[in-house]
Amino acid sequence: MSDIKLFETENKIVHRAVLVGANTGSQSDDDFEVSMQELRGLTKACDIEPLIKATQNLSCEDSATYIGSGKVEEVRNLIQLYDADLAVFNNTLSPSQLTNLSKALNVEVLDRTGLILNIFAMRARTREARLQVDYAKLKYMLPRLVGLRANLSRQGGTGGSLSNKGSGEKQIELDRRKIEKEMTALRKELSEVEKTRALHRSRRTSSGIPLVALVGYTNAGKSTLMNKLIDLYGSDDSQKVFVQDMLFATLDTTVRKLRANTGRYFLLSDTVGFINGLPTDLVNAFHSTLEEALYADLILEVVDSSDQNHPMHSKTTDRTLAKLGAGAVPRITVMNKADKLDNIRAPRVIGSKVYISAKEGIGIKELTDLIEETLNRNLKLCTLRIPYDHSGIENQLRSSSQIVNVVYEGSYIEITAYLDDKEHGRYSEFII
Ligand SMILES: Nc1nc2c(ncn2[C@@H]2O[C@H](COP(=O)(O)OP(=O)(O)OP(=O)(O)O)[C@@H](O)[C@H]2O)c(=O)[nH]1
Ligand SMILES: [Mg+2]
Repeated sequence: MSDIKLFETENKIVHRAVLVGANTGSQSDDDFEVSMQELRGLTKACDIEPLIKATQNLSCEDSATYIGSGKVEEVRNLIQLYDADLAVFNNTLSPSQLTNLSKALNVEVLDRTGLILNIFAMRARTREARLQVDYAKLKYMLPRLVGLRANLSRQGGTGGSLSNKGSGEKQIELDRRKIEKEMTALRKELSEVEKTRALHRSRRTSSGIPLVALVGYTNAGKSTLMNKLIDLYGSDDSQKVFVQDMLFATLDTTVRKLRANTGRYFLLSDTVGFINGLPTDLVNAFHSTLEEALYADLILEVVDSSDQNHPMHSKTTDRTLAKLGAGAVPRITVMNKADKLDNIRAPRVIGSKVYISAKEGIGIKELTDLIEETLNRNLKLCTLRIPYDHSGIENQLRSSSQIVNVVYEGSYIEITAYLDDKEHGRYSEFII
């Protein structure tokens, strides 16, 4: 496992940061303001205190420093004035910009990507999440070794293996080789873990139980909704997942088996949330985790309807799902946190959109009805005659389908049940 750190977090060093952002015209003023607010949230999630922000409109980025020499001067003054020890950039900095800025400002410099990577590194718990984060972190570091080394030597050489050897280009070459070796080892481990995940998935698919995936922007309330549904339809409370008012509370995928009112089982998965500007390397690294949505029979897109920026959040979710290839999976839009709206929208169900409060348990019945209705849309009532040498099918059907009747005859079991298209295909030879 990697002992290289972007910067110290274990020691709970609380950094004091100046936030810097430049709008190069790709965003409207409002969207830019929102992304700066989000940057504040991200810094806080990293135990960094945001002190003041410096923003600007820029016709094009400066190749050396992104923000240009005049703004660098201003940021340097702010750093001194506020006694900051960190500059956090909303924009993604190139390796040389990072190096130049960290020299010019004489404090540690972090960009949005580095910040998100750091949060992921703090939150990752399972082996798979850790491997994925470590890999993404090393990939991020590789072209930025010069700038990061400057950061670490400024911290007084306590930052791990990168800092306690000599310096200069020879050292950077050694670091590079070490990182490349680690990346190869991580890749190997990851492919093993991915195999296991694929195996679990194929077992789930062959069980015929439909998979419903919770997706959406970070902090929208996915895990809260998962817990509420476990409350109502799960077998016990120990299945509950972690909920917290912070960005990226969930980094792993959890799958739980629930039983709907009709007696039909379905699997519900909760996974990592999306955010605008989620670094590509991180999306790639978490591909196998995010992929759950791809194999879902139904996606529940959870939206924080009380957040005025929810249309932008939905756009990000759409884009991320499309990138993952899950754009065509049937979807229900869950407008969560309706308890925080001035007037709870009624009717609560509008087409495939439903207003709920996962926390207060409002609209859950409407939501589950909609889930069942959507899943059951293609169900057909069928009668199957199953010879006793295939009697395992009876158990499979009992765990996946709504069974209406079972009769044990002399040479076969006759089962009447609602089957979906997939099951219909699988058991077609037994259907009479
Ligand atoms: N008022 C209100 N708060 C809610 C509701 N649902 C969730 N929350 C709160 O929103 C915060 C985030 O909830 P989570 O369930 O952790 O959100 P998440 O989508 O799983 O977030 P990540 O795992 O970070 O992607 C918590 O403080 C919840 O208590 C709701 O219906 N109403
Ligand atoms: Mg969560």
